Amino acid sequence: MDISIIVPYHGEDIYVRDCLDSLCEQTYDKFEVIFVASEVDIPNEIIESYKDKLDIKAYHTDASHVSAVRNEGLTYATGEYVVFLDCDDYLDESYISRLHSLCVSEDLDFAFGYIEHTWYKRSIFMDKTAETVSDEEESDEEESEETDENFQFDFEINDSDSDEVIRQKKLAGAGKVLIYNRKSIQRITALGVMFNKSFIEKNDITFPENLKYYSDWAFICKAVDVAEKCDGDKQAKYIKRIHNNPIHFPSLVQEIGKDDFELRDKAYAEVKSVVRDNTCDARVKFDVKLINYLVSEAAPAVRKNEDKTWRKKRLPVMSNMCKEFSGKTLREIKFYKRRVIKAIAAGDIKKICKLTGRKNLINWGVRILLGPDRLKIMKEFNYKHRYLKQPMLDNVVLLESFFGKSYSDSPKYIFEKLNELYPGKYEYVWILDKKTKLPYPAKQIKRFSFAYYKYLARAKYIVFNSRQPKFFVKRKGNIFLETWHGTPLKKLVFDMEEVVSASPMYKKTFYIQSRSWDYLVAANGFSEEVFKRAFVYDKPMLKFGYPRNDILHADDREIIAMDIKKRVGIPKDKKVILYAPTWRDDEYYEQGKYKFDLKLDLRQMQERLSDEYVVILRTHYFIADNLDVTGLEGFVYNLSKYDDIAELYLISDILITDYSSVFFDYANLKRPMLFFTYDLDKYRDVLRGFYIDMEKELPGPLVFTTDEIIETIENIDSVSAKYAAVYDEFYERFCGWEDGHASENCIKTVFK
Ligand code: C2G
Repeated sequence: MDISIIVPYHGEDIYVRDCLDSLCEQTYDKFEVIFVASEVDIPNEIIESYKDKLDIKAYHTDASHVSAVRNEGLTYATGEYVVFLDCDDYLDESYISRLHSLCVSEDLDFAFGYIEHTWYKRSIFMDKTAETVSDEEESDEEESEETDENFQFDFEINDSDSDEVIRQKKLAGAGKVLIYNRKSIQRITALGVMFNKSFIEKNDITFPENLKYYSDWAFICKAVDVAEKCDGDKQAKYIKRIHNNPIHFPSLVQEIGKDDFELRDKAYAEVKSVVRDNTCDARVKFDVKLINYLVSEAAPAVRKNEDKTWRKKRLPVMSNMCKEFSGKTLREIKFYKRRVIKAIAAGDIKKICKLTGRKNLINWGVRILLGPDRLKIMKEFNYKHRYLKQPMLDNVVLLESFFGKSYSDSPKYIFEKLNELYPGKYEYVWILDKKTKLPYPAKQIKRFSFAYYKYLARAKYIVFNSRQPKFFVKRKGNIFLETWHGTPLKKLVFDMEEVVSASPMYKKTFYIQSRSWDYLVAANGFSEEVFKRAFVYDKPMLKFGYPRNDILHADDREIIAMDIKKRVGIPKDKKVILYAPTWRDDEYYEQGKYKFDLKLDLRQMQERLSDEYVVILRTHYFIADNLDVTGLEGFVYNLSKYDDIAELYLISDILITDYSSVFFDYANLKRPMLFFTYDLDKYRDVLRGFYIDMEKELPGPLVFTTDEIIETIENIDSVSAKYAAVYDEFYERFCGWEDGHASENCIKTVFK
């Protein structure tokens, strides 16, 4: 057998088929797959389904650490060469062929390829429309000077270079690619390399089995240290999948978390025991990576944490590490790092604090003075270092709807009810992009203004209907009421498999952000259940209906409606059709700015319905397109910029929508609804996935053309009668908690 591919498996069912499929499609097929299931049963069904296509041998082991599992895999391997492949990753189709031909033609100890990181499953990755991860996006990594994980294997070969010189250059290059240029020490790995098995055996290179994490460090450092011949090929791509759901399915690195000093220390001990000479190339390169970690993460942690762990327990260990670095290693690093290492070696806490504190300030200063978003960074600096340190404003309520785009939704109703119930008790700050006339006194500030950062840091109460920004720090005493903005139809966060439209960090970011919420509004039992699961939310939920729907149950809603109709200039004698579609994940100009292609033929509607009806057009707040309604004046009213859609519900007689949560709210009025779902298959199956079966559970017909819409409206009474029973059921399920007092009830719980 030419090659053995060792695939450890630990129950990663959602990934493993991508991995094995990528093996089936290799352009070189003289390999066996050693599939080692650790602590879980061999997934026989999966293995069987690949038996025709792959020479796959499955083993079970009780070993739990991947180090021991890989070692065991090595004992089963019959190939001349071996490759490690994690079963949540996959390979480019030419990976095996490229590395193998390199190994054979040059009789190498090992050949290495390029590791490309992705958030996506194979089909999306191969589609190439999905972006791969940029360094900025994966912001969890330690700061490192060598931020670019380049495949810097380019070295000059001069005509005069002897074979020996070239060999030496390649060896040094391997150390650079496999150790030095990794973005962080965490990324040093045995993946992406094809090893000559006899080279491994002869040199007794193994994964230290006492380690659960970072066992690759010792393996790869020793391999680089003892190798005599190696080479690399950038086109041989190993695709490393970053898990987009680190909460439920963390990768090993994600499992570790950030506070892993002891794990690193233990793994470093193994490196030292297999590469003893601290002046050899592999060790120097590794030690430089370790220094990056010590200087950019561990030393600042000593400054920031005055507790025993960092200062009493870890600092002496760090000090010992620093005392052992060779002069050669220290000459590789810059002056500042050398000073910090010296301070750590001396256990000098004062010096460590001074050096890292100053560096921190310089970093901020450089970013503020020279960075592309200077002003933003300055504001964030103020947020972190000034406002968060100032006292909390105990009577301030900060409110925001739809990212400051409007005075609307549940925060509006909470605000008005608070003023009614407790006049003068609180001071209000509204985040609003455009100045708006408010019924009660409130300060209006723009999103991302200096004041915004100030109140975000200092307001005791926060009432938002969407997520807060990522930099938000939850302060002791802060009370965060998240109202959310709709009963979910489209799948949310952890119920989504792939996140293509939002940042791949979405799930993790959402998880972190939602930890700051103290209360979450669930308008019905259905939302409660979905939020619990999809947001992984186990804090109190407010189960009184939606504050934003109180107006729909108001006793004087007819009077309010007449007033609104007059205000927007709609004739009293005309019935109103409200068209309120949602946005499409795949139709956008840039982030947050979406296109909308109007499929409704308004002229046709005008011809046939204008005697009785007018139409209100209302696009979603993400839509940047301003729909042109010239020539349709008096029939079409474009109220896309109107603040509060609940007021538009009140004045309309029929709703046309699609996949928007507006229909859950509109149902409170028990008025007819039509669902203009011309792109149902794509929206449901490709873009999002739904929680309910639109074809069966909706309280109105699905329509696909303007003709159908007109006909339905012309026969609206009989259509409504047909849907009466489904409507009642729908109402019970989604509007059953609403009684017009949600705002008051939420306030009584939150503001006590
Ligand atoms: N909305 C609006 N006008 C529209 C569409 C929506 O004013 N044409 C408002 C409604 O209040 C609606 C809310 O924006 O309830 C959310 O809009 P959706 O279309 O449901 O879409 P999305 O913003 O993706 O939120 O759990 C809810 C989901 O997160 C959906």
